[in-house]
Amino acid sequence: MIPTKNAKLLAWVAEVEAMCTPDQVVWCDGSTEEYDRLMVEMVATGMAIKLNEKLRPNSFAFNSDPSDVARVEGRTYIASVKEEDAGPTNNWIDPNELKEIMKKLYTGCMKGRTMYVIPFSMGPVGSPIAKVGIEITDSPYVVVNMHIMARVSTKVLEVLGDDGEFIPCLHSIGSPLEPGQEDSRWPCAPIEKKYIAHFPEENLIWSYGSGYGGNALLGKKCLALRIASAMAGREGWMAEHMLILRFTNPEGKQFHIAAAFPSACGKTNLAMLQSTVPGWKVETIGDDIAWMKQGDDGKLYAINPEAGFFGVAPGTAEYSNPMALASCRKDAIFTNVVVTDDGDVWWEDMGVECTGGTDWKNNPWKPGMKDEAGNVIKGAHPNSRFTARAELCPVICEDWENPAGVPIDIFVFGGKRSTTIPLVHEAFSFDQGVYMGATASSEPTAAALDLGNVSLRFDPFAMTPFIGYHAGDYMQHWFDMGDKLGENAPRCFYVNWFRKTDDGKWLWPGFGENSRVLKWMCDRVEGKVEARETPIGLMPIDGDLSLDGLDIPAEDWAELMKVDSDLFRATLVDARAYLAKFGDKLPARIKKQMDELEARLG
Ligand code: GTP
Ligand code: SPV
Ligand code: MN
Repeated sequence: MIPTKNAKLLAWVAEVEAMCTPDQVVWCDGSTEEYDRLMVEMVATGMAIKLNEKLRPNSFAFNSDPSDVARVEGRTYIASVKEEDAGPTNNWIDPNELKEIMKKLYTGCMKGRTMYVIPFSMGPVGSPIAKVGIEITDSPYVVVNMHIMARVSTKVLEVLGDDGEFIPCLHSIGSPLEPGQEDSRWPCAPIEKKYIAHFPEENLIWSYGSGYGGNALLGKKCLALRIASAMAGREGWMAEHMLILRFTNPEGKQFHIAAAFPSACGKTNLAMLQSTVPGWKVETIGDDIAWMKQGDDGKLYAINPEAGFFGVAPGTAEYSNPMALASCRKDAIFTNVVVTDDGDVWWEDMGVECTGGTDWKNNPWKPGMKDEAGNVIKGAHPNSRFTARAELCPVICEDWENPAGVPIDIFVFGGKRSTTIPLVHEAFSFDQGVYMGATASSEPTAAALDLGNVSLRFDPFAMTPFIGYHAGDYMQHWFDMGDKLGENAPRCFYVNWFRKTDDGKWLWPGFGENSRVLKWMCDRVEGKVEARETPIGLMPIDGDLSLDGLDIPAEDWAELMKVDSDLFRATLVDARAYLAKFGDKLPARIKKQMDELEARLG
């Protein structure tokens, strides 16, 4: 039975069915029975591998096609009516032209497959800040991942009622099946046929050709960031690529921190950090996306619109992120990792021995194995991921689903930089904080497929691939939010955990020890410590950021805190060149910050 009378929804589903011609349509209810049934079906077809029930209860592994392993920024489009509304950071195509192209691709694209209709809520179901989406997909893998990452339920349809608004999210893997044709393990379309399309003026998402991560789980990057950022810009709130955490001091005082780092640069790690500062503890609210609105008391309140973590697997270990490991101990989905001979999972830098198994390309694999050219073969893909329920995280905050959100005291920006950027500095003002966010830069990671051969890229607010409108207007929106928040605006900091020695070793131990840096920020907010002025911002006075018990040689600490004016002058030249692309949409207040920085650098 069709579980809704919503006329707009029924008409859209009928239209998509007529265009994509699936064998059948299934309305998803988000139940455990549905999840279990789909997993049984996928195990039967060979798409899913059931892991050893004793070692990894109720968990499954999937291996994608080697061409479909990450977001494809080059195939991601913001199809606004006017090109200038997409701005210089987005790919643009005229919406009508793109719809023509994609309608041709969608025609008959679900032949031989089941079309699933997934009602989901980003944010707690029924909460005033939540957004309802309906994803139509022909991928059962997408359905089970959406079960974990979003709130999938028939209750969403009840909330929607007969005339409620929803964000239509159409997804197809783009691989119709002819009668008798054998299916591949991970069907998808070739790169030139992939489109991850957004129509921000219509709040509409069309995705074709990829089954992986943010390309396919449309509640995440497509809805909660690209479409939501465009809505937030119009409506006066914020949708950001930020983790949210609560940091509580020994007296029980709570600080809430939202931090923006580019993909695979440590958000999940920081969100679940095990504090090494005695008596201070971190609780997780979100690890990837923050929606923030000004509350009646004038403060900025943040919610995590997601329900799970789609975390980077490699590097997740007991020493680096034990809480993430605990979150995927059971009821988890793993994509592109090693399935060990005893039916568990393994990945590089997991911190445990592996005797062998099957690698992410489905080949027999042993650690240290080399290819013909003599290179070590990685067992897991560098962008392999675990999908885990947020509620299974042992340090999930009791307020993580509070529809009122948590009041943000501190914004942190950052990226992966092996040189130049010191461990931490604080902005003199919110305006300078916006400048820091706007000129954030990072070395590329495996989270996007097609960044080219760049060694460094500017990544404003870690949002380059996710701003659903003109990035200059987006920067102005940050200033407008600051004006609106006034003295309630969060204090802004910039961090870099990734600075290296000349011979390639990390200068900072990172992970749990990052709590020392967070504590310094909280001390600054409370006015407990002074800071020293440098040309780029305020930095810790020696001794205020405790290094007790750490074995950091004095010269390493000096390097971590070093501000080399020549390097910053060169960076400023690059920033000016980069921001020139924004034309007259570049806020005057950004230019003012650049001029002031230039003067301070001397
Ligand atoms: P997305 O989910 O792609 O948005 O990324 P994320 O920011 O959540 O990525 P994640 O936290 O999973 O980043 C993982 C990478 O950052 C791994 O390579 C970690 O080893 C590395 N990392 C995280 N924290 C630290 C740190 O403090 N120091 C160092 N050196 N590496 C870190
Ligand atoms: C990212 O790339 O920032 C992610 C993973 O969080 S994905 O959902 O695939 O975009
Ligand atoms: Mn992300």
